[in-house]
Amino acid sequence: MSFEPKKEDHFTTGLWCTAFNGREVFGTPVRPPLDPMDNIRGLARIGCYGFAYHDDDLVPFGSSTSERDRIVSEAKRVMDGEGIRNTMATCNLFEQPVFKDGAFTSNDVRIRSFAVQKSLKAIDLGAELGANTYVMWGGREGLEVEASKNPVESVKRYREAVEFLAHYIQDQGYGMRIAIEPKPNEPRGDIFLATIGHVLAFISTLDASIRDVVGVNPEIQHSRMAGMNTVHEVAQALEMGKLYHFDLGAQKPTRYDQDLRFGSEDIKESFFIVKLLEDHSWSGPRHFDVKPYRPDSVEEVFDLVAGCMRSYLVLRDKVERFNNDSEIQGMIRELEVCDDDLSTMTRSYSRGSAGALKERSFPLQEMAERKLGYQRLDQLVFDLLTGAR
Ligand code: GCO
Ligand code: MN
Ligand code: MN
Repeated sequence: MSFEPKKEDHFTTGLWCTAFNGREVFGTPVRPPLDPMDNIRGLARIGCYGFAYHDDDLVPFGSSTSERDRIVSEAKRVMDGEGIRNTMATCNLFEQPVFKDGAFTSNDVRIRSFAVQKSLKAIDLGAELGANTYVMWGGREGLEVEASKNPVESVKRYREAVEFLAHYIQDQGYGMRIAIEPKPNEPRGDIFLATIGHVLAFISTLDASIRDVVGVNPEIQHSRMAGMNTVHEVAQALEMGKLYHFDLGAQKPTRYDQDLRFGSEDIKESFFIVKLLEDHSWSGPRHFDVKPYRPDSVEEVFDLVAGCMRSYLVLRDKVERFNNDSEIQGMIRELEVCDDDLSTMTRSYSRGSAGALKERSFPLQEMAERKLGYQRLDQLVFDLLTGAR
């Protein structure tokens, strides 16, 4: 079994992942800056299908239009030469001092407008480089001082910005889709649109004419920071047709955002995430949003991405084994009890079906005593994942 990534596996990562220099609150950078073009080349050479970036990762904040254009043509040349695509674009609305208290939810209308302006340009940049997904992560959209913002007004302001950008994308005919990325906290004490559920609910309140443009970009780490069952959260987005992008990585629950290598923490959860995506033939890229360890050398930042791809492929192979394991599949089949009469009666409401259901009697004791075999089932999963099976 070879676990070498192929282009058709659609693996992607963010330029900011490999370019992360190790800077954090307690320490200075530990690695020199990585040139964006070398970054793109490096990712192509380890087998990535595509890459993502924040506007400022590629075109430094404050660049002139001619400098921007020069960078764009150089990026296109590198992409063509290396056979790698730009799959996702996003806008950095968290780093510059002007965004210290939020972008779309700032109390200052000038900052809100500047944030929209910067986003419009980031969308244009993405369209020019071929990105079909535009991620919105509102890292600074939150607060520490509860009295400082009206939380109801903040949601309205957030909606106004999302709708404005979605209309712009539609009006330009870019065919791009927006994916909003939730996170409960960090860098703010509390961030608005904290979980996948919040984003899905928010989307249902958007102007109907652009609602299809907007979906969710869950991140495993953020979901685990919020103490959620990531598989269930993501499954709900997928079932609603709203899983527009997905940031894969690893995380110990309820801590700061660790952005660890995919598969490096809860292997069973990672397995069920891969199973979810593969069983439903999810069409999005297998995207990693991860950070190198601080002790990593310059070369090891690419080992991080190569490792994520390998771990994904190992788990994908396990999914195939799970789906072809006759004992496991037999047990899963037996869990399902079918009765066509009952299914018809409860599928959709009618007065007749409600009446018939009220008359129906059930063998409660037999139903309650049915053996489900979960001890065995979980053991089989464990054995399969650890190679004991
Ligand atoms: C984080 C975020 C970011 C975003 C990225 C896209 O680690 O908190 O996930 O990595 O995904 O900035 O806007
Ligand atoms: Mn993260
Ligand atoms: Mn992310």
